[in-house]
Amino acid sequence: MNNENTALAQDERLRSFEEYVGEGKAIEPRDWMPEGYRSHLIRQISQHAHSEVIGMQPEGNWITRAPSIRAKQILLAKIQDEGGHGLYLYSAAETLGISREEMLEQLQTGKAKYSNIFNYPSLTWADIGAIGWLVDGAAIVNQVSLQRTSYGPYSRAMVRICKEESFHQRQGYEIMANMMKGTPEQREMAQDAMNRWWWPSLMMFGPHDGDSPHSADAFRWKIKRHSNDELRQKFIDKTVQQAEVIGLTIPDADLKWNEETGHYDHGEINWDEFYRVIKGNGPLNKQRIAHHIKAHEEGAWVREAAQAYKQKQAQKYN
Ligand code: BYC
Repeated sequence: MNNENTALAQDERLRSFEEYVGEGKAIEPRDWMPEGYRSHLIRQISQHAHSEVIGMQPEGNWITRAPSIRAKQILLAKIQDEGGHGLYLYSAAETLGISREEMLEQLQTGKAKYSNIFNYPSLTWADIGAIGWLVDGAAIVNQVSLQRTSYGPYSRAMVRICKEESFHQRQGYEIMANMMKGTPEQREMAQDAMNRWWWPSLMMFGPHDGDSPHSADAFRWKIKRHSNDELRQKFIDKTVQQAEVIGLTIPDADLKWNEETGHYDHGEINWDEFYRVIKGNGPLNKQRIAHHIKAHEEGAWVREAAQAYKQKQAQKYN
C-alpha cells in the first residue's frame, strides 16, 4: 500500500472504532484501538491503581491504634480490599501493553500521578471515619460511572470495586455517626476531620470541566460517561444530607440549596492547593513515595521467590 492508501485505511479504522464505541460497545485488549485511546487509558488506569495502593498508607497509620478489635478487623479488611483493587487495576492496565515494573517506576519517579487526597495526614481516629465516608464516598460516585466505561477490562474491574467500596463508605459513616453520639470531645474530633477532608474530597473529581484537558477525548471515546463537575455535584448533593442526619456541619459558608437547579450551590474550590498537591508539593507527597519505595525494596525477595517458583513449575510441566 502506498502512503495515501495507508492513511485512508487508518482513517477508516478510526471511523469504525469511534462508531463502535459510540454504539456503547466494549473494546477488548485484542481489538484495534487508536494509540491515543491506549495511552489515555494507560495513564488513567495506572493512576487509579496507584491511588488505591498509596491510599492504603493513611489508613494503615491507624491499624495499631483502632479503638476496638471489631474496628481493627474491619479496618484491616478494608485496607486489604484497597490492595486488591490496585491489583485488578494494574492487571487491566497490563492488557494495554505496559508492564507492572514500568508503572511502578513511573509512580516512584513522580512521572505518574495518584489521587490528590492521599497526600494529607490522618491525624485522629475520626480521620478514618472521614476517609471511609467522604473519600470512598467520592470514589464510588466516580467509579459507578466508570462501570460503563468503554474499555472492557477497566469496566469489569469497576463492577467488583464498587461493591467493595460501598461497604467502605458505610464503615466510615458508622465511625462518624458513633463519634457524633459520643462525648463533646469526640464530636469535636469528628467535625475537625470533616473540616479537613471535605475540600480535598471535592478536588478528587478533578478540575472544572472547562479546565480539564483530557475530558474531550474521554467523552469522544466513552471513557468518561459523566463530567468532573457533574460527578462532584452528585457527591455534594448526597453527602450534605448524610452530614445533616448525624449533626455534622459542612465547612462551606456558601453551601445552599438551589430550588431552581435542584442542586446545592457550593463555594469555590482552592485550585492553587489542588495543583500544588498533584505536582508533588502537598503535605505528605514525599513521605508517601518514600514509604512506597521502602516497602517495594523490602518486598524484593517475595517477588524473586514467586518468579523462581513460576520457573520451577514451568520446567516441571514443559
Ligand atoms: N488527583 O483532564 P483531567 C480510593 C490530574 S482510590 C490527582 O480532568 P482526567 C481509595 C489528571 O490526572 C480511587 N491528579 O483528567 C483508595 C491530569 O493530569 P495528567 C481513586 C488529578 O483523567 C484507598 C490533570 O489533573 N479514583 O477510592 O480526564 C483508600 C487534568 O485532569 C486529579 C480514581 O483514580 C486528582 N484528584 O480526569 C480509600 C478515579 N484529578 O494525568 C479510597 C479514576 C485530575 O495529565 N480516574 N488530576 O498528568 C478518573 O476518573 C479521572 O482520571 C479523573 C480526572 C476524574 C480523576
